[in-house]
Formats: sequence, structure tokens, C-alpha cells
Amino acid sequence: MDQAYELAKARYAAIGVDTDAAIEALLKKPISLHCWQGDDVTGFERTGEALSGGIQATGNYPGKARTFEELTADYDLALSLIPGRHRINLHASYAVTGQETVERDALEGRHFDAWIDYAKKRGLGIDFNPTFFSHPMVKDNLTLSSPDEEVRAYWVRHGIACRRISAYIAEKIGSPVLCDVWIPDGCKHVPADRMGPRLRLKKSLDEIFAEQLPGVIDCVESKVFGIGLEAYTVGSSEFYSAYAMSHSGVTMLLDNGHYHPTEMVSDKIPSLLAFFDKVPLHVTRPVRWDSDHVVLLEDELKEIAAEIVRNDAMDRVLIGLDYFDASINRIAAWVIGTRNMQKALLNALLQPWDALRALQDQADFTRLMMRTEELKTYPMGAVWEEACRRAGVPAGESWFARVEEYEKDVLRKRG
Ligand code: RNT
Ligand code: ZN
Repeated sequence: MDQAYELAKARYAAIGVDTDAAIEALLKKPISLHCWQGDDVTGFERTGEALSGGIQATGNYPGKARTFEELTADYDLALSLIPGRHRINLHASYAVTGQETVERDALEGRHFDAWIDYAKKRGLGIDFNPTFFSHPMVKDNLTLSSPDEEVRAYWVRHGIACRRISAYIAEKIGSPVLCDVWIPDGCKHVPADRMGPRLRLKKSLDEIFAEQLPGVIDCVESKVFGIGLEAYTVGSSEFYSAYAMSHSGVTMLLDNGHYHPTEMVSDKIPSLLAFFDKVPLHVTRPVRWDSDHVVLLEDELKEIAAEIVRNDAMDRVLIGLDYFDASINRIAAWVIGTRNMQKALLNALLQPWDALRALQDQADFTRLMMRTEELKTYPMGAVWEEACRRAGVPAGESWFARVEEYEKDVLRKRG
């Protein structure tokens, strides 16, 4: 066994932390890798519609995936460089329909058979998202809250179709599928009516969630604002938390790019865990706005991981990633962000939480601060490298050589 790991193991053992158990817990925890990092949220529909809904992928790095084959080849490389067994997170706009053009309100489970096959062969779980953006039926920036009944009904049908697709996938892969409803609906200018759209959204959600579907974990995702939709967001945090609280079977997803900059999602996790069985996350990195930068190993990420680990919620908090950086190698973006999420989890798994909690309860905040700060320079890196070795993936920066080679041989040859 590696010497650095042996030393680290002894160091942690001295404070009552079992590094082998931490590695085991880390490698058991799946992260849901979002397919949309692979192609800047473009999807396979080829309608020529630009990315809309107040979200934006910026950059023009060569080699983005254009087809199911390219996207899954890229996914394979990314997954081979990340320790553990994970999940893939799909959007409805990534249906594989061959030559056929299928309207979003007519999508069916079979349009995702190729993905199911892909996931099954690799032992991956699947999560799903209806796509309420980048589409001509988004009228005046509205979908489920539209006053135009034709528009609203179209998107209700899409929501229903996507829940059924989620149930179909869950049955085929034999494990639950998270189905996340996020809509862009909002206004650039000060609205004259904030209530009407919310009541229409409530009605639409009731219609979408009416059917009991086994295997589907339903959730709603709030947001504070989007680009071009600065004045008003229909699906606000209060709206969706009240909705989820009052509708059994619907939970609330927290995206850490969707709040005011001084508001921390880490703090919201235990609040929701006090009421909900499952708390899904979209982990991202907002820079000045919901910019969806690649996740780095920063303090807030470590705090998010701490709330998951110390509340014994590894099975209750469903971790998904949600960023899309088109300015760097997209496979590297997946690998860096996912490994960082895992490093944050490992860091949390290596803290002596019982002892620290006791210090808080004794109001010994001097010692708590001292210990917390000393723990920050413990040899976590050696444990991380051991976890990678045990999972059979490159430990240090050597993984990047594989991405560079693939960029040269494959990505640079894409048109
Ligand atoms: C947008 C939301 C949403 C999307 C994905 C593509 O602000 O975060 O989750 O990023 O559905
Ligand atoms: Zn999100």
C-alpha cells in the first residue's frame, strides 16, 4: 500500500476517523453527470433554435458532441476518469428518434431506448428532465404559466410525457429516476401581475403530477432570475417550496446558482431534510450570476458536502451536476467538476463530526474554531489518491493526458 496513504490513515485514526470506511462510502455514492455539458445544452432535435430560457453557454471550444454516438463516446471517456459508479442525467431534447421528428408533447419512453441500453451496459443510473426551453412553443418567455391556453396545454402534455418516460426508464433499468421540472417563465420588465402566472403554474403542475407513477422521484426547481428575465420569475423559491410541501410525492431541488449571492444552499439542505425524504441538488458554480461555471473545490462546495455527510444523508441527497462551459475541453469540464464534488464529499467523510458537534453543544466555540481550522490541513489528498487507485482510475493529474490525446485524435477532427 502507498506510504503516503499509510501515514494519512494513521493521522486520521488518531482523531477517530476511519479512512477505509470513508473511501468505501465515497465510492458508493453516485453523482448524476449531466449530458448537457457535452454539447452546450444543444440536444439532438436540430430545429436550429438557439438556447433560450435565460440560460447561456459561452465559449467556442472545438469538438462539441453533435450526435448520440459522439456524446456517449465523450461520456465514456469522462466516466473512465472518475472513480465510482455514477448516473447520467438526460434532457428530453436528447431523445434518439432516428430520421423521425417527434414533437416534445409526443415523446415516449422508446425514444430513450438507446440511452437505456447505453446505461444498462455500463451499470449507470438515469435521471431525466423535461425541456421547457429552446423551442418555438415557448411564447413570450412563458410555458406552464402562459395565459395562452394552447401554449400552456402543450407544455403540460410535455410534462406528462416526461414523467411517463421517467417511469418507463425506471422500469427498464430497475431503479428510480429523478424527474426535474424547471421552467424559465418570467419577465424582463416589471410585471403588472405576479399572481396570475403563479396560479396558472400551480394548475399546470397539478395536471402534470396527477398520475401516480412508480419509480419516479418528482421534483421542482426554483430560480431567482434568468438573463433577459431579470424582473420576475414565476417559479420562485417560496412558490415551489410551498408547492412541494403541500403535494406529497413532489420534492424541491436546490440549484446553488439560483439564489442571491450571499444566500447559501448548504444552509438550505438541512432545512429541507427536516421535511423531505429526498433532497435533490444541482451543483454548479455561479460567478456573479447563474453562470454555470465548472464546479471547483471551494468552501461552499465543501459546506454542501458537509451537510450531506454529517446529517447521514448520503442516500437522501441526490447529487446532480449542472454547469455548461463551452470555453474549455468539455470532457475535462465533466471530469474536473465531478472529481471536485467527490473530493468535497471525501473531505466531509474525513471530519470527526461527533466530536465537533459536541463542542458546539458545549458552546466551546474557541476549540471548535481551532479544530476546524487545523483539520483543513490534514492529508486528505493521500486518501483521495488511494480512493482513485482502489477504483482503478488515475489518481493525480495523469488523467488529463487521456483527454489531451482524445482531443487530438477525436475532438479536433469533428467539423
Ligand atoms: C437553469 C436550471 C436548469 C438547467 C438545465 C439545463 O437555470 O438550472 O436546471 O440548467 O435544465
Ligand atoms: Zn439547475
